[in-house]
Amino acid sequence: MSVKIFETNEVQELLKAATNLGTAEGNARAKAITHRLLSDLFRAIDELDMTPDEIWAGVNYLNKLGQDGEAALLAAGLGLEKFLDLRMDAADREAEIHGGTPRTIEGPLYVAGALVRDGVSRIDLDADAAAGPLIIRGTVSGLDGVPLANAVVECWHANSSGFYSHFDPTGAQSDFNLRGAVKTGADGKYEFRTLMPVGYGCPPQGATQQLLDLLARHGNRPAHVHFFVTHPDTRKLTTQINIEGDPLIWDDFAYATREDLIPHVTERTGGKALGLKDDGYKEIEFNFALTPLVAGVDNQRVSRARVDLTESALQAS
Ligand code: MBD
Ligand code: FE
Repeated sequence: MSVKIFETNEVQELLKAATNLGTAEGNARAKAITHRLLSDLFRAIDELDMTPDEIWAGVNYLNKLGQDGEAALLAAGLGLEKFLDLRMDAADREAEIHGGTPRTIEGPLYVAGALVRDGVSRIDLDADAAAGPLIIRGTVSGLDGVPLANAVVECWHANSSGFYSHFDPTGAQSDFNLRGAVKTGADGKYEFRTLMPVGYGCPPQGATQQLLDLLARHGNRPAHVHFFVTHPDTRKLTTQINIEGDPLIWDDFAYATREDLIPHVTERTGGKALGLKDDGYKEIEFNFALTPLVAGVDNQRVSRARVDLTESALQAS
């Protein structure tokens, strides 16, 4: 069977009816987007001759995806989140906004509400025998290189099992383990004292890995650390650094690696005097350069569903 009915009046009318295109009621943007996406799906069913079995497998897949809570994970794995970055990069070029630390994807595992400390924060709350100490430090500046006071650097990363607090399937971590926030002083400096992360892997029984298996793709990320960097006079930066030497750096299932986001890791001693668990520790220096507001507006703030464990959010729930 290879029928092509997409262009028929009956199907075109069906698409219009299903999205209520003929009326002024409803949300015009939602109607336009739904009509377009549904049309593209119908056309694809025609052109690829998708069978009913395939369609129902896909519908059931969406149910599993939601049950597993993995829609945002799949968005990262299919490059949708990367595509949004590429569009923001292109928009910046078009607006002649150049320079600054490169953006890269947020991913699905941020939790709002980490305690904000001045200058330095120790964020390894839970013991992790397999992880050695790591200090990440640097300066936040504007494009002119002048250090910015009152910038807030938020950071979050995985433990030595590749698990994030609040999303750890073993339930082993305290709420804000390996998550922190630091406010800079006049020198623009921030420092996180933490433990070396290990790369993330998609839940093996989850919907995301199920599709990746069909595509013969792995669901792993290299070891990395996420950052939000905010300041009242600049645009919010969403980025990550990778841990140098990880074999998956250029084979990230979420496509987040960028050339300028792989800082050197230096071996240091003197950790005991700093209160670290070992005297030998690793240090990463990574400086953030933030870009100015656009006509007074931060056009880099992305609204999306996030876990929010701030005081007020807890009280409201
Ligand atoms: C992660 O830690 C992550 O950063 C992304 C993008 C996807 C899954 C897990
Ligand atoms: Fe991550």
